[in-house]
Amino acid sequence: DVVPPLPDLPRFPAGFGWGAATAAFQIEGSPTADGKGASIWDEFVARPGAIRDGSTADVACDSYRRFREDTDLLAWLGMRDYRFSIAWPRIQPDGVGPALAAGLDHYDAVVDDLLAAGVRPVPTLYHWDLPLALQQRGGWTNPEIVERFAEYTGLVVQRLADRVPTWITINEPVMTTLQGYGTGELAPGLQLMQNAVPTAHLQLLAHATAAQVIKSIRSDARVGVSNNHALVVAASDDEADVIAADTFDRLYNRVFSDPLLLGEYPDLGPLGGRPDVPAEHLAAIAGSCDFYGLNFYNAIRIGAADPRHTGLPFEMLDFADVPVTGFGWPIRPDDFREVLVDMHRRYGRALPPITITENGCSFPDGQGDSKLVDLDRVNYLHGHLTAVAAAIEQGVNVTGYYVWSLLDNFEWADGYTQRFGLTHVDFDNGTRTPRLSAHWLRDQLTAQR
Ligand code: GBH
Repeated sequence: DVVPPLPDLPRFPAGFGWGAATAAFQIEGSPTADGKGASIWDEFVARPGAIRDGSTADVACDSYRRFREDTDLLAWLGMRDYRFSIAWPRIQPDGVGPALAAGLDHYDAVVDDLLAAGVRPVPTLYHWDLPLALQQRGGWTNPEIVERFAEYTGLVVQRLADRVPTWITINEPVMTTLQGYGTGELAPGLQLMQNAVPTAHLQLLAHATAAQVIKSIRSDARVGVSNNHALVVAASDDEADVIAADTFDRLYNRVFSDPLLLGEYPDLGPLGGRPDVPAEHLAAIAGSCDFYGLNFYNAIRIGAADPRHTGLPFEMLDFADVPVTGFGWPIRPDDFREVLVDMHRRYGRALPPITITENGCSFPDGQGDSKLVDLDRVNYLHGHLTAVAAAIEQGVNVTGYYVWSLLDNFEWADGYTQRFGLTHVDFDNGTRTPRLSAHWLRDQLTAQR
């Protein structure tokens, strides 16, 4: 097949941080190797019907054993940074007490391999794989989790901080709160609905406490959190829809960004008002990010709904006539610019430099586009990076961008049905093959230098 001419990226500022991202549970496999404990995801995956294709992450990309191939891909792509996550149950199988040497040794080897290849390691300490033993004590509903996370953070950072200056504490606390504890679509699969909101606060407090631990070990460390932001679009100009969209925006976005950047929770109105927490917690959370990690996937359209139906005053609606990804998520790149500009306007000088810690799209496995000639992904990345460049042009300080993802991987409740990789992975034998999008991005990054 003849590939049409591919689009060029606009010029990014010198020193812009190009990277790719993954997460431990989604790529590593080896769930019991070297003494690793079970996580809430090991338990969730084993529930009948929990994963769309009935698959498990027991092998996934086999990256626990093949991480050197991942490093080679990053170096070939010309990436400056690699965002990967550390599996807490490899460090503390039961979530408490001294570190398992094999777990620390593994990530030590990953870090050294990256550095030897000229790629900067940027670990995420928590990307959803909580030690199952801690869930049995309430997980993110038990205030004890703050101390546990601080202890775990100290073990990892003491080992790696001599070579690793940049740390991400927690990935997308919003998904844990809303889908892990709220609706039950993700592990631990609880359905607490609005009673899940306290898990947002404990995650933020754990992040802030971990940030202090990291700084106590390496004072020049740079610490951030990765928050997923959606642009919230009201279904119409009707007052009821506008109010519903505002309520959703507070629950989805501002519950996390307001305390981090302004030191206060937004009023959630019908969803329980303003979370009532001790002032010293807010003081610890405020200003606890040296950079603001922002994950962007898509906008969400919200209309008013009668709470007597679902218990919620809003409902999610489809956008009409919009192209969508394999997941059915709307593709509207300018929404990304708008999210970034909104952040800049709302938070002003309180907003530290933004790093885009995830952005990308999935297509199902199959022929053509989804396999290796992924023109749709080239266009998605081109559109979204152009939106980032436009936001920078409008004064938003964005200093880096990680593609989600380096590899096709285990897409949580959707198993292997959605492929997000710049690199195709054959899950039968682990073979990695860079897609057209990988070749395109590599050429674009060369041109940026
Ligand atoms: C991230 O979560 C995760 O950090 C990562 O591990 C994961 O693999 C990746 O994204 C891809 O899923 O338009 O109503 O359908 C993403 C959280 C939540 C973002 C659902 C997109 C679509 C809402 N996603 N959202 S809707």
